[in-house]
Amino acid sequence: LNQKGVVLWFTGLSGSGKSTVAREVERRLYEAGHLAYVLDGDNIRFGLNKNLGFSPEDRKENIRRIGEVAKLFADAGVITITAFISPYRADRDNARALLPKGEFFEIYVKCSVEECEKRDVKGLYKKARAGEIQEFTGISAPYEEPLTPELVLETATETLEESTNKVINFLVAQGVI
Ligand code: GGZ
Repeated sequence: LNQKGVVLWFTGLSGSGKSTVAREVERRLYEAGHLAYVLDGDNIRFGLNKNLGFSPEDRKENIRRIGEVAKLFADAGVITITAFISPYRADRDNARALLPKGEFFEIYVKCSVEECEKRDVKGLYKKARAGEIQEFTGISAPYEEPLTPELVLETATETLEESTNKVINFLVAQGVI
């Protein structure tokens, strides 16, 4: 493989663009002949983690399992991109601690609650405001911003292509690809 197995740990609010950028990075890497794979709600929360909800305990367990799976993928040589809110700093740090230095990169997909709520692609913020969804991140549950992420993507001001380029350029600079 002409690459090193690593974990790109995307974190950010619902609707910030984590999955969108992650899938575009995956596509671009695939085009260039690299092996990349996105773990997100679609393939984890409906499968491995379908017994988990959104209480603080369940989110912690969600992220714990995802960290372990991401580690296995990285060990297998895959450029692994995880796209989960992962709102707690301690849980993200635990995931980081599973990998050697230089093989785990935290990427903050930064977008204000105001902007995410304005987008409200799935209508979840509206439901959260109406009290139809409890413990909704950014509205009625916390999001702890990364303090020292390796990379920050500002999806409110960058295009999808710009954010994707930042990630690809980062991987080149780190010697991953
Ligand atoms: C946050 C929720 C909630 C609550 C359902 N809070 O935009 P989405 O729909 O597709 O992404 C959100 C997803 C968050 O799951 P994660 O596994 O990423 O969360 S965590 O890392 O905190 O475990 C949203 C939907 O699930 N969703 N209820 N209460 N997001």
